[in-house]
Amino acid sequence: MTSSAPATRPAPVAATAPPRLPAELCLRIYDLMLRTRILEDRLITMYKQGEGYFWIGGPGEEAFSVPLGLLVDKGRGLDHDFLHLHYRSSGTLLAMGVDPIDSIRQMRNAATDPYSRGRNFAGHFAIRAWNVVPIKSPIGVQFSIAIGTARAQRAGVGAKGITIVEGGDAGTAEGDFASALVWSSRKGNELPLLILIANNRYGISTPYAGQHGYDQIAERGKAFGIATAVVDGNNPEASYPALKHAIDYVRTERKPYLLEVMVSRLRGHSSASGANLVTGEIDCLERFETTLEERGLITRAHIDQLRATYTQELLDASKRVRGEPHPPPSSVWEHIFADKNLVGEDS
Ligand SMILES: Cc1ncc(C[n+]2csc(CCOP(=O)(O)OP(=O)(O)O)c2C)c(N)n1
Ligand SMILES: [Mg+2]
Repeated sequence: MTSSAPATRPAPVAATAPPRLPAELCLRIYDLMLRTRILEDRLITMYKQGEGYFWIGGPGEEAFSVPLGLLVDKGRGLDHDFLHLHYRSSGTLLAMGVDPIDSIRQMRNAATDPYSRGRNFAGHFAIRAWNVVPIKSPIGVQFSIAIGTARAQRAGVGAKGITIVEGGDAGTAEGDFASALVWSSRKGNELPLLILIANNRYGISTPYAGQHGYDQIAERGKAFGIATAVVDGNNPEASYPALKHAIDYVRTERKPYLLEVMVSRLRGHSSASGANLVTGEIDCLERFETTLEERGLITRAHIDQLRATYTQELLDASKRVRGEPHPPPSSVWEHIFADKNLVGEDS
């Protein structure tokens, strides 16, 4: 079943095509984009089969989310990047190296879910070893929480860790976003904060044009003297260099950067609106497949084979997770509040 997206302002298209990325990198990005899409397909199927009670995720953002995951300095502590992501970030986490079976565990609310022990929605990652701060459901709160890790990373000669915070376009209407602009841009006290806005032109059912009085969210950064850019997030050969430039800038200058990434929303907002395929949106995966085929880097037969392999792998994984337990009722008070001080400890 499909539904049509109502007409909204089209995503800006770059006047000229960006330079090509090396073939090996293109294929690596493509492979991860495909794995991400197939994982989301599996999670949606699980929802529709009653194996999970809510789905939200990132089909349509892979050409941006995967390059981000490849560019992050992954690790624990202030010398590595802190990530305050949102609920459409599966491509970033897969590119960082998570095992997709853990997303299936979270979707099924299994006790084996390492991100929330079966407590949270799909896509709500939390990985202490990689500074992936728990993904939040209340919109926008990550923008003010990220100020904290960015402040901790500001000090220190030769500091190299930065804070990356990501949210959607509608979420920038929350005061938390304004707080991030103010706190990151104070003269002499600038923060190493990369602010990423994944603009899919919707906040649930509210179109961009009815919510914002400016053409691009990046324009708001200019009022604070923050370096900004807008990039086509449907093309990994545009988003990869734009993200690399932004990350390098924040890492070197220790100043904020606001990057607005124009993406698609291919399955509507969430399972609350059916999670059905939407027509009239650019599909970054299909588009990149065509590009790679035209360049002779991949064949349709190879694409079909990869799809079949990854689909089967995740089907097998979901069958395996069916045999794993849900959290016992006696554990209801566990894993919801911090019950010990883990900051600075080695656990
Ligand atoms: C504080 C708060 N208000 C409202 C909601 C309900 N809500 C969930 S997602 C969403 C829209 C978010 O839109 P956007 O920031 O553009 O992100 P997108 O879902 O489009 O990626 C809203 C209003 C919420 N989760 N938290
Ligand atoms: Mg949106």
